[in-house]
Amino acid sequence: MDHILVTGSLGQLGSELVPALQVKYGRIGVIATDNHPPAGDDYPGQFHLLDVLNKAAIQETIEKYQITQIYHLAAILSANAEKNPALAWRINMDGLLNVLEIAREAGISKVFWPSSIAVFGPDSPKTHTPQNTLMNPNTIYGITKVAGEKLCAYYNEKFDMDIRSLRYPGLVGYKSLPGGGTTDYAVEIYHQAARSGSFTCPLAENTALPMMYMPDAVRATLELMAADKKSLCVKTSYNLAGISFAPKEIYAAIVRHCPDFMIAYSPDFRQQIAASWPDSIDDSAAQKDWNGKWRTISKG
Ligand code: NAD
Ligand code: AKB
Repeated sequence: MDHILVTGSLGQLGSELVPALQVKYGRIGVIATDNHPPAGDDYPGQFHLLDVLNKAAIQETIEKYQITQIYHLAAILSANAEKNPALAWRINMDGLLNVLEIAREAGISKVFWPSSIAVFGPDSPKTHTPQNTLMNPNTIYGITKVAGEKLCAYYNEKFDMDIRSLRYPGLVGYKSLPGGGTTDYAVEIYHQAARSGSFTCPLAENTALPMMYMPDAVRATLELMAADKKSLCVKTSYNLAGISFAPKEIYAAIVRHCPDFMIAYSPDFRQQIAASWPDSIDDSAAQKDWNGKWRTISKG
């Protein structure tokens, strides 16, 4: 029987991925962890406090729960990373190295680690950005994701491990709040429309970015992890595409339902980050290798 460890499980992605993993592996089979406790007393499943910078604690948790797969989600996202690059490097890189080393030593069969569209930079093609192209990010978050991809590929090849990864676009869902990224506005705008009727957007109105509906991202993750290893040719991380839109398009969609909703554009440091990322992504390698059909909800 598989026992799944999820790090950073209380974040935007973990809040929706853990319930999906529980459906597949049962509540007893999924150990959700984070470096702070869940809000409230009744976490729906097994929860364990775990800081990914504490290698001994990861090792103990893996032994205690006889873990066979790891979903390593703990990270500092792009906007927060720019505010504290040294901390972002430590959590994103040392945390990943700890997990990979322990997985190698413990013979863990599979590891999932998320990358991001942030691996691309100002000199990458802007539209339908291909799987393999120039990747020179100018954010610390993007640098940790490129380095993380290379580290995963190294462990895959050197130690014959099975580490799988997706370059998620900005994730948009209604069940969990984002945690310090550049694409967060695409979730926050809905909450502000409902709460206050107005929103100040940190990006310029025409800044198109690749985005994905959270249930599609969760499904893509489970499908990638279930795919036959022999068919997976990309050892770094797969491009993944949903939809692309700019702030003015979400605004227009919300105004159709809330005619009094107001928006002001006040681009801040996040505009520069967004401007360095693609408008849209080519994910044909993922479609070819594991036949993902994850875009039905985003496109529907
Ligand atoms: P998030 O910021 O919402 O959650 C990250 C979680 O990691 C938080 O709960 C935080 O408490 C935890 N964490 C931070 N430091 C830790 C530490 N030292 N030890 C243990 N836990 C720690 O982020 P998310 O949106 O859930 O992202 C999850 C993963 O997916 C990250 O690797 C992120 O880079 C990637 N990703 C997310 C998006 C997105 O739009 N949400 C897009 C691309 C990639
Ligand atoms: C962020 O904006 O930092 C994330 C991402 C695209 O990686 N949502």
